[in-house]
Formats: sequence, C-alpha cells, structure tokens
Amino acid sequence: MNYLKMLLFVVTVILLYACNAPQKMETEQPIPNVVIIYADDLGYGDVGAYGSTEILTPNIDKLAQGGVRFTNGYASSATCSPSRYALLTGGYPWRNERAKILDGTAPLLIGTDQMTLPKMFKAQGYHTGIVGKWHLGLGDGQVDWNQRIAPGPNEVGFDYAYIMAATQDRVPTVYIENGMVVGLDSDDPIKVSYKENFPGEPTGKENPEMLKMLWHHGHFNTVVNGISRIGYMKGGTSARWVDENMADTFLVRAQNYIVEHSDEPFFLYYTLQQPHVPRTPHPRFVGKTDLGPRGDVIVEADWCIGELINTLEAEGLLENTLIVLSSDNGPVLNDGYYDEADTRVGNHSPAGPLRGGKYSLFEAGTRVPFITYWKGNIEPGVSDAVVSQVDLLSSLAQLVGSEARGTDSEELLEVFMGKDNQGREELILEATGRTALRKGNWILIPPYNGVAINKNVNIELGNAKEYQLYNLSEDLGEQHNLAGTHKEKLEEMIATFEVIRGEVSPKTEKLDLK
Ligand code: NG6
Ligand code: CA
Repeated sequence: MNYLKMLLFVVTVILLYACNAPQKMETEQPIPNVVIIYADDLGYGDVGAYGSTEILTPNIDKLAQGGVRFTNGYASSATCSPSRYALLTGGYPWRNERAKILDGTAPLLIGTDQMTLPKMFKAQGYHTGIVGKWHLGLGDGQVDWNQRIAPGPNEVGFDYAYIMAATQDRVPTVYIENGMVVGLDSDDPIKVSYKENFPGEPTGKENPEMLKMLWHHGHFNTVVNGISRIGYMKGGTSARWVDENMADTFLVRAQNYIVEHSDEPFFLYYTLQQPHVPRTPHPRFVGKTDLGPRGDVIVEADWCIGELINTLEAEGLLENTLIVLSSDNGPVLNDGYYDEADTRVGNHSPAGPLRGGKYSLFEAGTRVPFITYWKGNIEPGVSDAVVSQVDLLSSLAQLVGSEARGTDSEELLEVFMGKDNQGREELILEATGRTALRKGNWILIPPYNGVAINKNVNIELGNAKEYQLYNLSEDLGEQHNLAGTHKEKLEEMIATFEVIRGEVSPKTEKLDLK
C-alpha cells in the first residue's frame, strides 16, 4: 500500500512537471520559427530603408517598416568568414587565429564541439537548415570532393544543408547538399587545388578569350561559365553551377525547406550570395537599375527576400516567424572584376554616410543593414542601440528558453524585440585581422602600419601610424581625429581596448599600442 501511494505520488509529480514544462513556451510570446537572411557585401547605404534612392529594395524596406531597423547594427568583421563565424558561434573571430577569409579547400573553422546557433535551436526541438553561402571551411583539409564532405554544416548543428562551399568567385563552383556534391557524375570526378593548375585546364590569365567578364585583380585561375575564379578546378562538369541561376536555386531550396518544415519549429539560415562578385543577375533582372550588375543583383536579392516572405505568408507562418536580416560585411565596388560597379555608381552611396567599406576598420566595414521583424510581435520602430551579430546566439537562446550562451554574445533579446534601447556598451570591430573599439559613441582605432588605401578596391582601410579617436555622435563620417585633443578619452579607450583584447593569445596580441 505504502509502495503504491509512493508510486502514485511519483507519477503525479512527473505528470505535473510534464504539464508545466510547456508553460515556458506559453509565456508572453509563442516560440517562433527563426529565419536569418544574410546578404553578402551589402552596404549600409545599399538599401532603401537606409537611404538608397538609386537602388530600390521594397521587400527589405517592408521588413524595416514593419520591424526594428537598427542604425547601429554591426557584423563582427569587415570580411565574410570571420563575420559568419561570430554569428554562428557567438564568439569574436579574432579569438580564433584561423578566422580569416577562407579558400575553398580550407578545413572547417568551427570546432564540432563548439556551441552554435543551430545546435542551440536543435536542443530546443527545432529543425535547422542552411541554404546559401557557407564559407566556413569544410572537412579536415584533405577533402575528396567525390565522397561525402565532412565535417561541415551538418556536423555543427544543421539538419539540412544546401550550400556553396566558399564564395561565388572561388572554386569549387558546385552546390553541396548534406555533404554531397549535387549532380556529380562519378565518371568525371572533381579535383580542386589552390596551389597549382591541372594540366590543360584553361585559366583567366592564359585564356582571356574565354571570358565574358574580365578580371581586374586576382580571379585569374580556372574559368567556369566564362568567369575566371580564385583557385583551380578540374572535372565535375555536370555539377557546375550556372551563376545566373544561383539566386533562384537557393531561393527554391529555402522555400522548399520552409514548406517541408512548416509543421514544426525551424531555424533557417538563408545566406544570399549577392552582391558579392562575380555579380551575375538572372537575365530578368539585368538593367533593373542604372548601376550595372551590382545594382541589379541587389534588386534580385530583394526580390528573393520578397518571395521568401510570400512563402512564409502562404504557409501561415509570418506571425510565427522572427526574421533577422543583415549583411556579413560592408560594401565594395570593384572587388576584382570589370563589372562597371565603380564606373556606374553615379550618385549611389553604398556606404551611406559612413567612411570606408569592406576590409576597412572604419564604420562602413562592419556597420550594416540590420533588421528584426516579427509580424504582430515586434513593435515597428528605429533603434540606435549598438547591436552585433555576435549577440544573436545568446539573444535567440533567451527567446527560445535555452541556457546556451556565446563567449562574446550579449543577451539583447529585448533590444532585438524593440522593447529596450540599451544595447552594447562596448564592441570590438575586426577587419582583416586588425581590431578597433567602439565604446558608447566613441571609436578607437589603434595604430597600424599597413597602407591607408587598398588601391585595388579603392577603399580606405583605417590604417594610420597614430591613434585615431572619433566621436560618432558628432562625426558619423569619422573625419575628425580627436586623439590629439581628447587625451583623457583616448586613455580610457586604450585601457578598455587592452582589457578586452588582453584575452587574446599573446601571439596575436603583439600590437604596439604605446
Ligand atoms: C578576397 C578577394 C575578393 C573576395 C574576398 C572575400 C582577391 C584579390 N580578392 O581575397 O574578391 O572574394 O576575398 O570576400 O582575391 S568575402 O566577402 O567572402 O569575405
Ligand atoms: Ca562578404
């Protein structure tokens, strides 16, 4: 009898607990699907909602008008792989020495034991998918592209992955679905090398007559679809992508993913390839702007985003999906091909009012369009809170009731939901291995020896022999270096910078600060 009573008690407790558990989900908001839409090299001024009048982006603007538009939203870095690393892991990329722009044969940058956004979601019962650009390395450095390629996205938390390995301008120029090259003919195996060409294979350097888009700097190796790339590749002919179809290919996969998982919570990381080089709009977008292919692919990207939103709406999911839109780094015009991006830019300002661009420690390198949208759940508005993509891991974990946190990821859920305006107090910005500090409205850029301007891409990198100190509240364009006149502020900023950067291993910490 006593035994039975106890059993009853235990069963009752378990039942009570089981009934209570879902309450977490029933608090203020329902637990939504999460879709991160991530553009490649889209600048702060490239979007209508951020002031562009020459390139129209009605679909992104709709998200901005119906959600929170951040005016101080940052990618962690001024280049792609480091920013993607930070977004997915919640850790600053400068803590990982390998977090640099990766070749197509680079090994996986994220440790399979690291916490990641998709792992966090998965643990909360979500299905997780990535469609688009990966650029975080694959395999262990010895990849056979004709076998299953691992570890990759599936091994760091994505249940489904349909990706390009690196960038549109790097080999291998094939899609990879859950580790397998799509459409590969086993009689025509793929070989990839970043060291030397395969005998007899044409290159942009030796066979310019094959090119439909000429290279300006770099990009003179293997020719695929009349465009020469970075790196060498042989074989895999049936699997090679058609550049002009890439946007549609990714869009359809992303839409299918949503439809297939509409009856369960999902996290979709939709990483568009535009407007990174080579810019290859589908023919139906050619001439949509007066700016040439760069403008046209931004219009194409905006259309894709609109179509994705339509799919969410058609599936009845728009009120139950948090959408985050951003870009991996700032804008660049000539990034290695003659595609008229610089000659036809006209009055358009890809960086908006900001200084610099991709690769730069100035604001335009890392400050990017950043929008959160959740129909019916986010009060529309504009926020000037400082937020970074590195904060998404901890903040989205808060959203879905997960205890997971990223090393450098702040809990800013209320800010992302537009309910609080208190963003980060401090943020380290990174550009090609160099770092700067934003604290409050102030920017500190320590001395760096490199060239002031990268002449190839015509972008000011932020390098100077002396400290640079800018007050963004009065000088958004970083024109007036106050280091000479604001000694106290300078010392305070240097001290903060050293405290944060001091956690870096001594090898990379060798910055001559004084
Ligand atoms: C650079 C490429 C550039 C682009 C970039 C990566 C040259 C000369 N330039 O090395 O074209 O591919 O890497 O861009 O090769 S990112 O957005 O993926 O970081
Ligand atoms: Ca990029």
